[in-house]
Amino acid sequence: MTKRSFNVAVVGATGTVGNEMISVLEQRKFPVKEIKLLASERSAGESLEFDGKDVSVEVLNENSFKGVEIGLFSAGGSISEKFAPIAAREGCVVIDNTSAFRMDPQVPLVVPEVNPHAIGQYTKKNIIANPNCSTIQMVVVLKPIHDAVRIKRVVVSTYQSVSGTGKEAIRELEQQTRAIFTQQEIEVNVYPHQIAFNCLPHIDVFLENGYTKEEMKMVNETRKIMEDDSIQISATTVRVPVFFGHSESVNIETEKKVTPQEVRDLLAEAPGVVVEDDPSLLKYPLAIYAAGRDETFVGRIREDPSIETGIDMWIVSDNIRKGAALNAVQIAEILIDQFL
Ligand code: L14
Repeated sequence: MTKRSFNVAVVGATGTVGNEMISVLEQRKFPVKEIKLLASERSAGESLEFDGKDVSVEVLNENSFKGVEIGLFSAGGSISEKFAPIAAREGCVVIDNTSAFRMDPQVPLVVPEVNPHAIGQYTKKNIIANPNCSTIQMVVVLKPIHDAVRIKRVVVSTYQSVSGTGKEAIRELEQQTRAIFTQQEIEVNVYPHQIAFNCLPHIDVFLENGYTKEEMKMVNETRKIMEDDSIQISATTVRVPVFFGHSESVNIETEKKVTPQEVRDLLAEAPGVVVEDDPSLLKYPLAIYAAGRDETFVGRIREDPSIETGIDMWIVSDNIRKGAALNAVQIAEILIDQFL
């Protein structure tokens, strides 16, 4: 019997996440029959390599999805809002990496290690949402702890790399760093302030309540993925001058008491998680080592003495891989295995 394969489109193929989606499809040998690389006018004429062959990038339009079975979207929220429903109507299952549909009750929001069963809900709109990068790496660690001792409250601060914003942001950090060392003018275009040698407590737009949209994504998406609206969450999301990999300081309050060693033991068994926690050897997760890896790394696991049942930890993952491209392809793998 010949193995089934699928027509796959990558929307936003020339972007940071789009490029990584192409690599992850290759690396994991996703059964691709034909690949379609879609992008805006700006990328017209470019070509990218897939499985050793040059594939030209096509300009996205209403007719792009004829015969396409799976669409991986990462070209921004407004592109998804317009084109995901068009693709879905053509019978293409959309896995959308933007925030456009994440909180839509008709759209499952999936991290395969946490709520793979939700993928079955894709039939309502033919759309599955890929969560925010900072949310994904946090919930793969929180889920096993929640199942064991129930998490009541989470206080998280993030240290997010510039790659999440895209190629112009990577260039901006590079340019500013060089400029400062060589006493040239710095260019400030992508972020509202200098990012080199700085920390910006501001990701995505500010909302009425004083939080940013990125912070509220962490609150709302975590509850949806963990299927528990009772979890209280407060987030502060910060941009730092790091190219790849997001780090997070996470404080949790649990219903039942749990020791740091019990948390380590729980997480040692958790899918997609690596415990890196040995202060005596100066071992703890670092963004520079998480970059390019598939796993989420956790360390600095310790008891919070300020409350009865609290744990602190440090969680790091590659925001472009597990935080975006890899998570989307893992969803596609389960989709074709169990639902298509
Ligand atoms: O997917 O790092 O909601 O600037 C939006 C902000 C992705 C990261 C999302 C960033 C995020 C992006």
